[in-house]
Amino acid sequence: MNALFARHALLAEGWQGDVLVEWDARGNLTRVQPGARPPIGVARAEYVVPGMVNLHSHAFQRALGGLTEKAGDGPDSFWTWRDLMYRFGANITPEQLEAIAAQLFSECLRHGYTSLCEFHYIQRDPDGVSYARPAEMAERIAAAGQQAGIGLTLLPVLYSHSGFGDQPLKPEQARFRTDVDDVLRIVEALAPLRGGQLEVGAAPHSLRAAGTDQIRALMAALPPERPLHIHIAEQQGEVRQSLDFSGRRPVEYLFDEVRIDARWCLVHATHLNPAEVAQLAASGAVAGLCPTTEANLGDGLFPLGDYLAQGGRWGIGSDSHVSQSPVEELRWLEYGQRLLHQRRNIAATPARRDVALNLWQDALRGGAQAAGRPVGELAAGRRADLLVLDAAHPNLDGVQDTDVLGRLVFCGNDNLVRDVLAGGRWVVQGGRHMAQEAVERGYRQAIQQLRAN
Ligand code: NGQ
Ligand code: ZN
Repeated sequence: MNALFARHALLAEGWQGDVLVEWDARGNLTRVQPGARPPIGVARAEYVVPGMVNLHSHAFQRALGGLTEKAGDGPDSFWTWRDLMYRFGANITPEQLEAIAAQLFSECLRHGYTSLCEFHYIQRDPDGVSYARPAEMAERIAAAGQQAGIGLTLLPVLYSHSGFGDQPLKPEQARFRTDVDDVLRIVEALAPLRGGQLEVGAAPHSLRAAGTDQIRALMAALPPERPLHIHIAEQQGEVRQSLDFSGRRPVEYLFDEVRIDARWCLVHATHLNPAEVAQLAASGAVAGLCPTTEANLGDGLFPLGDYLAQGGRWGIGSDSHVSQSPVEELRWLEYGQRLLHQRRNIAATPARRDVALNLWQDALRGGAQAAGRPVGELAAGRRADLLVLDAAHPNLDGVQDTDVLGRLVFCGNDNLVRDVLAGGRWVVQGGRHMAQEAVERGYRQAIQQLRAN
C-alpha cells in the first residue's frame, strides 16, 4: 500500500500529530490526514518533513568540488576559479556527464533534496559542434535523474556572449554556445520527457551571456507557465560591468528591460542596493541563494534580513556542489548574517520565532515556485516527496516535534535523513540510495577517465 503513518509530520501550517499520508501510483499525494488512527499494515515513522528543493545546480561541477582550493600565482577570485571550471568542463563526454549527475543526484537525495533545478549549459561537443542530437547533454541529465529518482526541472541555458554589449564568446566557452532558437529546439526535444518527475524551463545564463532582447524573445516563445532562471549580481565585478555598459546595476537593469514576476528565479542576486531589494521582494520572483558556493567563491552576502522584512521569496541551491546538503546551505545562510550583523536569529520575526522552521518552510515554498513543479508541501495533489528522519539518533531521540528542525539545521554533521520518498518511490532506505553501488561505480569510472585527460 502507498501509505505512511507519521507520529509527527511537518505540514504547511506546522507540525501535526498522527498524520496518515497516502499517494497514488503516479507519485502524487492523495491524502494527508492529521489526527488519523494508524491503519493496520501501514509503515510508521516518527518525524516526517517534506523533501527539500535544490533550485540551482550545475551537475558536472560535482566532480570538481574540493579540487580548486590551492592558491594560484596571483590573487585568486571567482574569475580565476571560473577558468579552472572551464578547463575541467572542456572534455566531459555525455557518458561522463550522466555518471557524474547520477552520483550527485543520489547524494542530494540521501541528504534530503527530492527535487533539483539543473541550470544546464554544456550543450555542445568539445569543439563547439552540436551533437547529432542537439539535446544529447540535456537528455543525459534527464537519464541520470531517472536513475537516481530525483524530481528535475531542466533549464537549458541561453549563452551567446562573453560580456555585456554582445561581446563574442571566448574559445573556452564554445561548448556553451546557444541562441534563442537553439534553446527552443532543446526545450522541444525534451518535451516528451515532461511528466510528474520532470519539467522543462529555460535560463538565460546571465546579463553577461544573453542580451535583454534575447531574453524577451525567449520569454515570449516559451509556454507562459514554464520557469525562467538567470544568474545575476553575484560579483561586484558584474555590478561594475553592468554600470559601465548600461549606467544601471544588474538587477535594476534587468527589471527595467524585462518583466520579472513569479515565473522568475534570480540566482545569487547578492549585490543589491535597497531599491533593488524592494523591487525584487515586490516582484514575486524567487531569489536563488547558494550559500556554500557563494562562500566558496567569495561572492558576498545576500541582504537577507531586509529582504525577509519585505516579504521576499527565496530558496536554496547547491550550485557548484561543494555541499550536497540542504542543512549546510540553510545553516550557512543564517550564520553568514549572524557574523555580518553580530546578532542572532535573523530569519525570524515576532510572529515567526522558530528560525530553523522558517528556513525550511521558506526554502520549500520558494524552491517549489522556482522548480515549477507541484512540490514543497505535504498536501494532496503535490508530489509524494518526503523525508523520514532518524528518530533513533541522539540528536532526535525523544525531542519534541517543534525542536526537530532546530536539531536538524543547527546541530552536528551526521546526516539525519534515514529514508527518502521521491515521486512516490522509496529511493533511500536506511541512509542508502537504491542504486548506490551502480551509481558509484559509474562515477568512479568517469573520474578516472577525466583524471587521465
Ligand atoms: C554560477 N557563479 O555558476 O552560479 C556562477 C558562475 C559564470 C557563482 N556561483 C557563473 N557566483 O559562469 O559566469
Ligand atoms: Zn550557477
